Amino acid sequence: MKKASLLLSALALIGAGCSAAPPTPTAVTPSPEPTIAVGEPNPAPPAEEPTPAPTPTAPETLKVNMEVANFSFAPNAITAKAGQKVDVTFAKNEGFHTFVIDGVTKLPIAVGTTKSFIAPTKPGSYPFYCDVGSHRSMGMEGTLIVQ
Ligand SMILES: [Cu+2]
Repeated sequence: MKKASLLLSALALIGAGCSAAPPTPTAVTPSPEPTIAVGEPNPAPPAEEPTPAPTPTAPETLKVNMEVANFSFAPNAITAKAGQKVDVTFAKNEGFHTFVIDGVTKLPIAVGTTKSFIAPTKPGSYPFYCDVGSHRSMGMEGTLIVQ
């Protein structure tokens, strides 16, 4: 009798164990994110763009296309800014000539070459001429005007 009751109680324990199934986890369905259509808030007005301060720079290089003939320079006037770099390209040449500005430059002339000089820093008129022979008196002169 004692054995039987033990057995019964053992069975009961087992039964209880069996019936006490682990709780099945209930699937948790995440609640959908609330989608709220909200108009874009008005963006703050853009800050005033600072106007770039003008940076002081040397004047741009002046480019001069010079045609040299017997006995003339074309153009026969060049206007430059004080201290400006001047590139003179000799687009045409007849004979042998030079491009001279007293105290500034003396350039040999060859077709297709570009020679440079720096305009005087003092405004004024500076004659340029060819110093070969009597070419100047024959008309090979002009004026560099410095502003
Ligand atoms: Cu000459």
